[in-house]
Amino acid sequence: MKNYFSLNRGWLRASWLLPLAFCGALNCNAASKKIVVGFSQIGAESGWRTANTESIKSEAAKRGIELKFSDAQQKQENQIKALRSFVAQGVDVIAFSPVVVTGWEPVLREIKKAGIPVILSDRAVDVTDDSLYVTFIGSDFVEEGRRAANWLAKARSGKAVIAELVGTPGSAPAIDRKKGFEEILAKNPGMKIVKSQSGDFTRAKGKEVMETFLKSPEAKEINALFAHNDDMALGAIQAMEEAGVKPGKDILIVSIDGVRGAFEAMAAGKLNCTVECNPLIGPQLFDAAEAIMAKKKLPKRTAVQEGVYEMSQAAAELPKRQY
Ligand code: GYE
Repeated sequence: MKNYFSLNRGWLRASWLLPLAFCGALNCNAASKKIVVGFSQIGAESGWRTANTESIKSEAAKRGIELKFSDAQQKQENQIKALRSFVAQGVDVIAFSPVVVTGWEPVLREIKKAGIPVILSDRAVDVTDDSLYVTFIGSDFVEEGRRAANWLAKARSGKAVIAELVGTPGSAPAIDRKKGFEEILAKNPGMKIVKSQSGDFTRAKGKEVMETFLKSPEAKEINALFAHNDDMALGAIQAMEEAGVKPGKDILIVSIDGVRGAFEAMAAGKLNCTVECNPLIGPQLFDAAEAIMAKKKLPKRTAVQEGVYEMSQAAAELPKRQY
């Protein structure tokens, strides 16, 4: 008995000493100190964004990661300022969701010079040197645009006069969703876009722009709306109702994101289809940050899993939605 105890105690002591010796020799930061991540968020323009912020904040707290979170109020200059302040503070990893695709090279070069790894979250950037970031975690926006157009082509049997509410000009989701949508339109000559304008991914702008669409000479022909996100579609629904147009019937509506408000509008018969874009990427983001700190190799791009939901599925899906 005595032997067993002393053996056990000896092993216990060794198990304490082992990581200390290991970390001393190899400088294993990940095990010995809290990871500090600076995250520059775009803003709070949509239900999607709110869910994305919540996912990032709660996941960091869960993992004991110190998160320096900055809201750019949809302005690139604010994001660049935040990135520079993360460099000044010497964070371990910088992550951000770039509001537009262009204009990032100089600040990304500064970050690289400071030796801080960068993770792109949700939206991509347009850079010639892809060593300026480690990995991009986000959705395939071109595919989402294709899915929206495919749904509409089927629902309208290949014939539609479409109004389009575009996302923030120059942003990856606005560029790519339009591209994917138009790719399918090119194969359906009976489908055409007659009105297209940015609603900046917000409900208020979506409503405002839809009001002008409904006053335009093309208004009477329009029988479909493609909104680059649900919030703009929800604003457009209000504009239609105020103008005496029946959303979901006179004008079929397909949008992207899959936020709770879209499912509620579908359950009420006012929105026809939402293509899912999953904002809950906090776990994947911090998996990547931890992998970087552990010096593991990461793929250049990680896709997020998502689906397509129609009006008929809304009531059953609604209680399951997490955002
Ligand atoms: O679709 C929109 C948000 O970048 C995927 O940004 C994101 C988009 C999302 O404002 O609602």
